[in-house]
Amino acid sequence: STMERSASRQAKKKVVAVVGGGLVGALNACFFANRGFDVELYESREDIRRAKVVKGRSINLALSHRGRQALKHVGLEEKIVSQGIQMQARMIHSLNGKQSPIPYGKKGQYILSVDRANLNKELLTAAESYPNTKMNFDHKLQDWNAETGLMTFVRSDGSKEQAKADLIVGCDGAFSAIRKQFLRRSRFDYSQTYIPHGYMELTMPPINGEFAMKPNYLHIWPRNTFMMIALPNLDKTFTCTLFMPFEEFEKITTGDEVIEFFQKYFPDTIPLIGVNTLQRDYFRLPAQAMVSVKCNPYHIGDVCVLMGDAAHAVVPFYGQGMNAGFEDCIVFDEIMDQFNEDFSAVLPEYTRVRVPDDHAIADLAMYNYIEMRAHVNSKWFIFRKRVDNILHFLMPKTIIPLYTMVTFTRTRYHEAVKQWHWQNKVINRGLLLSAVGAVLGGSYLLIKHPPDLSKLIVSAEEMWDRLVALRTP
Ligand code: FAD
Ligand code: EGU
Repeated sequence: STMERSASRQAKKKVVAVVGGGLVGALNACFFANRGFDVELYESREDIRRAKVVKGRSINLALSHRGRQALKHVGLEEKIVSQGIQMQARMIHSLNGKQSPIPYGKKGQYILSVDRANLNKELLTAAESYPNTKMNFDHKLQDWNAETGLMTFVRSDGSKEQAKADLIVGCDGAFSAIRKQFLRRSRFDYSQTYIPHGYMELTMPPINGEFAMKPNYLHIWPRNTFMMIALPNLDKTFTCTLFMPFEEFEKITTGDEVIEFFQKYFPDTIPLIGVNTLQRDYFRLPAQAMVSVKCNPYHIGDVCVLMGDAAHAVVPFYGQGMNAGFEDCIVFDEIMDQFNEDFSAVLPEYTRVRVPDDHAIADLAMYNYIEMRAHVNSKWFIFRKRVDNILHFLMPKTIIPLYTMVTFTRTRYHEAVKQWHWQNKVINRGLLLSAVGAVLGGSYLLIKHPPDLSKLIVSAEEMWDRLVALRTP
């Protein structure tokens, strides 16, 4: 029957245009090529495998279960995992320099730090290796027509090119050009929110050829409004990402002020990053903005569908943006099986199934941002994660920490949120019951063994005597 299926595919030979050759676009090209479609990938930038400098957001990313499962579907999991660095725990840095490790889970449960540029290159190479894919770099989508499916691209020499496809897959990131046509249509829900924080990346070089800090951790400096996170790279550097409100970034205008600021909030990192590197990196690029985008539906008819950041940009406070985008590809692929690759049925089903989950992770990431900003210092972070782990240890089947469901399972995001609300109810009931129990138990003991009240309560007369005694020396 595999033969029959591939034969019927041969007969169709439908063209799928993947717009955007970033992480999700390149992976998606592999998924569609695997199914035997003629895949045309269009990417606005030059081929990053040939570029000298790769510009773009964030140098490294946390890859977890959902992302890995997607890579596995196209046979890339092992290769990518072997090029990543395991992080078995967070390392919480307190203001006084104390470091406290908090494991992500049981031994052998870890997330990976992967290099974005390297991952993108590997995905492009994998996509290109299919005989039925064609890579079109330096093709910036300018506009497309939702009625005819005709796409217009501009090239760096100013020339224009047009192309058509049976299906257009918009994987062109948070500022998607494909999505623009959705915005012109009726009954399209759209919201975008810029958070007041920006981020800046600083490099922590190796010291004597070795990692400056323990490598197998996600290092975190939680300081309420200010936060820093560091992930290890294969070249033994760490990339530190500083999160801070734009107005705070703007207050720091001189090299001395940078050091002063770090002395106050991240003193242990100054000797590790080095004063010169710190000052150079801080002024190299302006702080970058973070945006959260939600929309619905993800498709137009049977011609176009959005995936990855183009459909749902999330703030990075759950380490799930790429993982969610990769999971989009699996979900779409599963629905393609269910509906026999009939786009007119697959696209609406994809929207129906995926929107609630993407919206749930967008909300969770935003919630975590607000929570961390409001009152997460190192003590609170350590306390909360320990409580989570203890409750999970006591009731492993009933209480599963939210980050565990999000990071180490493929539990649908919206189900994870539901389960979390339910668990919180159980925990609160438990606390309430304990409190009620303590009051009742205490009362019972008081009644059974009444204390000698005369010993506890001093008579008014006696009290007066004591007061008078106090006044007279
Ligand atoms: P992108 O990576 O943005 O790719 C879009 C591609 O489309 C680009 O190559 C672009 O050149 C191309 N393009 C754009 N416009 C056009 C056009 N008009 N025509 C043709 N091509 C076009 N996620 C995680 O899972 N874990 C993490 O630890 C993590 N950390 C993060 C930290 C930070 C600071 C930030 C900002 C994000 C983080 N993310 C993380 C999220 C992650 O970066 C994104 O979710 C992911 O890059 C989305 O991939 P994408 O392919 O959808 O979009
Ligand atoms: C932010 C920026 C710790 C990479 C959320 C945890 C992140 C990452 C956490 C960035 C945090 C925050 C989780 C992972 C991960 C934690 C997670 C955040 C990777 C709830 C490159 N977050 N991130 N939660 O639990 O589930 O360790 O830039 F500080 S990985 Cl904000 Cl698991």
